[in-house]
Amino acid sequence: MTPLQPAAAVLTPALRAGIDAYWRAANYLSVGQIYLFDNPLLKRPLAVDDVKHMLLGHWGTTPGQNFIYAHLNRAIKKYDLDMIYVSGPGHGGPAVVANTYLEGSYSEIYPDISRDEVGLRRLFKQFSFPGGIPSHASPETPGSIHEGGELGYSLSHSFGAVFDNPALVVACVIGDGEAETGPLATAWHSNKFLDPVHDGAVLPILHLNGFKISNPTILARIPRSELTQLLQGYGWEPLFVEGHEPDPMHDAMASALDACIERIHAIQQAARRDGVGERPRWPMIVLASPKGWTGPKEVDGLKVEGTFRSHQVPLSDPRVNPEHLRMLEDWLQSYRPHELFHADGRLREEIAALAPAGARRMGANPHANGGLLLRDLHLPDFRAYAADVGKPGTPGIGDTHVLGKFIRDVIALNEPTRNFRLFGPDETLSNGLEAVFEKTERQWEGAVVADDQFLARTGRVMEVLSEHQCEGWLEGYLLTGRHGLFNCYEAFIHIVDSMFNQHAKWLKVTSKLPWRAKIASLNYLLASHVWRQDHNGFTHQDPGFIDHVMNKKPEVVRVYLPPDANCLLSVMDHCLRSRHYVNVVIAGKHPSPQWLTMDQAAAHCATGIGIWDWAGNEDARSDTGPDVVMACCGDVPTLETMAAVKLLREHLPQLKVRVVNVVDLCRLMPHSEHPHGLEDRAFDELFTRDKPVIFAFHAYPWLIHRLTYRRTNHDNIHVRGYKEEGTITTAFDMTVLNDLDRFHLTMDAIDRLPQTGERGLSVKRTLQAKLVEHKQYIDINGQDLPEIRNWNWST
Ligand SMILES: Cc1ncc(C[n+]2csc(CCOP(=O)(O)OP(=O)(O)O)c2C)c(N)n1
Repeated sequence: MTPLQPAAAVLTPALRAGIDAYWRAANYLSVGQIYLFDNPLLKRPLAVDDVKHMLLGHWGTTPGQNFIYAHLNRAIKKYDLDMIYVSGPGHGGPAVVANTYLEGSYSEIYPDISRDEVGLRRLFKQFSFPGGIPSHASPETPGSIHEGGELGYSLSHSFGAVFDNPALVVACVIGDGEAETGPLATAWHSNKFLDPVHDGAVLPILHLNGFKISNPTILARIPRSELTQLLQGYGWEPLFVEGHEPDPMHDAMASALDACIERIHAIQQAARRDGVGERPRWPMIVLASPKGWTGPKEVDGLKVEGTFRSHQVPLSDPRVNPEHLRMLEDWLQSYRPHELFHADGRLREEIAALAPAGARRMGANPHANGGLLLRDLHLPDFRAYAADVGKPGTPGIGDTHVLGKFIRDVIALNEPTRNFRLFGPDETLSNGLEAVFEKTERQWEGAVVADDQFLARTGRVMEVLSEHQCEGWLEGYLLTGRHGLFNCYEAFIHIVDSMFNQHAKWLKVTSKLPWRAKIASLNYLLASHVWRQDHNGFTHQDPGFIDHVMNKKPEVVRVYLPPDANCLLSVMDHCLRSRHYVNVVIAGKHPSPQWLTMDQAAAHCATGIGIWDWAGNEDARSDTGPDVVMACCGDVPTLETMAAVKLLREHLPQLKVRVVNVVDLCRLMPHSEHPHGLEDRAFDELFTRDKPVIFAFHAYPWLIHRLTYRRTNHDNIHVRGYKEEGTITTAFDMTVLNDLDRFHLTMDAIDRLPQTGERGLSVKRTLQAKLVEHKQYIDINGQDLPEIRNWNWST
């Protein structure tokens, strides 16, 4: 294709004046939101009491975003675009709120914020006001799928939104400060994963307003030629719109925008109609405009417009400083509100007519309220993939390998609707999900050479070695009404701790907004977990993500640790059906014993926690209950617990042992704290009120204490888990290093059971000797003792 050039003279004088009026209206509403408590149309001279007490918000980015929004509106109308707006510097919330108010979508959702003087007063007052709305492009903001409070994810979200949305264009405003973050810097590469035939397009608009909070930005202080090279190096074709005089800027922006939209259409047509297979160079815009454009030029002798000083509230104290009050009034009047609004507060018709209509308005586009578009997945019957468990302890092939076939068929069944994708940082194979490649490929628009595997222009698997991109793409995909699964090493999911935070916050807030339809859950499959990092060692051993997840609102988080493949199938089926949660599923990929038949697994997962009668030796007719509860949560802890139970039953047959397995971690929480939490009585029935509980846990032990500290029997719960001991060693030795192995668990039980007397002490001595033997054996042989490797459960 020919090099990208701005389109020739796009605006008539009348249209330019109209867009300018629209921009002034949005700027007026933005300043009003930040400052005004009353007097929204300046019908009387501005008084101290018209100004809010607490002045909050970010002015600096706002006029630039208002400028962009007004121009996008024109392009939407001209080309009948299906477009949504992503505000990277979402702290410019006044801009998105002002624009959705101007186009009418705001008042449709919030009728009390009406399009008249009363509504204007409320619009201004509610912003950053107790009981009102937050200062960002928050979930409350129509048209937003991206709050932008935590900078860095706008471009990944935008790409996630356009995958499998061939008609959609996402206009993504990227702050030049935001562009310094790692996630954003990598997100430019998303264009190597965008299929022009089946996916839509992202139009990045790098907002080069020069500053962050009090520093310049890197991209604004390198020569323009270097910036151009950088963006071209990332595979983009940038057009620059630069200046500060409104009229030439309107002309330049309109010309750039038309050129970009036409280039997007040309690329899509070439791929879709003419079958062009080359990776396209997608267009983008660099908007270099002053930070705080059109705001106060100078305050208290210091330059403000075009400097970092305009980042938040340029006039800090108009309530006490009469000069600031006068400047605020001049600033508001500079937008000539009487030319924009009728005396009753309605936007003048000729200005209102510049916005698109109906669902073409960016605040009303259903893609930005993805739950409206969400269709249920076609799910195969998970029972059909069951591992055959003739008896407990049957050897398994590795739980995720069993799950892989189920996911493969989820992909195949939903291929026609193209609404399910699997995301991961090149770990789909290594996490044991190889079966998916029987039915799909990895989507990849880069070059392909002879020995590459499973790469294609289109496919359901999205792999990039950036957990941030995987997370951001998946979030964007979910927020626009589709389904997905993120598979990741357990240790490295921490990389997206903070992105998970933001998504969980989004879910919490949107679950209380009746107009926001529920979206599919964000599902994590954490395979390659802490206990089986045999060839990676300590760096790859970290089960702490679930500690982090459990901090979030119980309404939106779920954590599952299925002990075997059939439980994993049942849990995953549940997660893929669920809505508006974050589901974390931790599973193993290495061959390990299988415990439950499919029917037993489905029943066990439905309750999420339960006594494994067949594993214990309680006398059901006795009313004294067990002597000890051996509890376990996670596949490796379950194996070690079962082995410990076998030891106890062999060596101390008079003991009554109960086995409790936990799949759904949230069952441990008090019922009052989590919807899955067990009632105290039910908890006591499982864990007793007074018997020792030896709890083998997958992750850091303190989490179990945190979840159970209010339970009757908490003082008797003794937890073993990962305590930050790790290295490259045998699988069993990992448990030994952390005192989670069968020998320690058995000794723990004996220590809590004085009635085992001399016999107990003698068993302990035997087990201690076993631990010594284990160490000596692995040091010489580099593998576990035969009795460990060949252990099986048969009582
Ligand atoms: C990840 C992250 N780090 C730090 C901040 C604090 N912060 C808020 S705004 C801002 C500057 C943003 O600069 P830019 O993206 O250029 O936006 P603009 O200048 O247009 O406001 C910073 C550092 C944040 N919100 N997110």
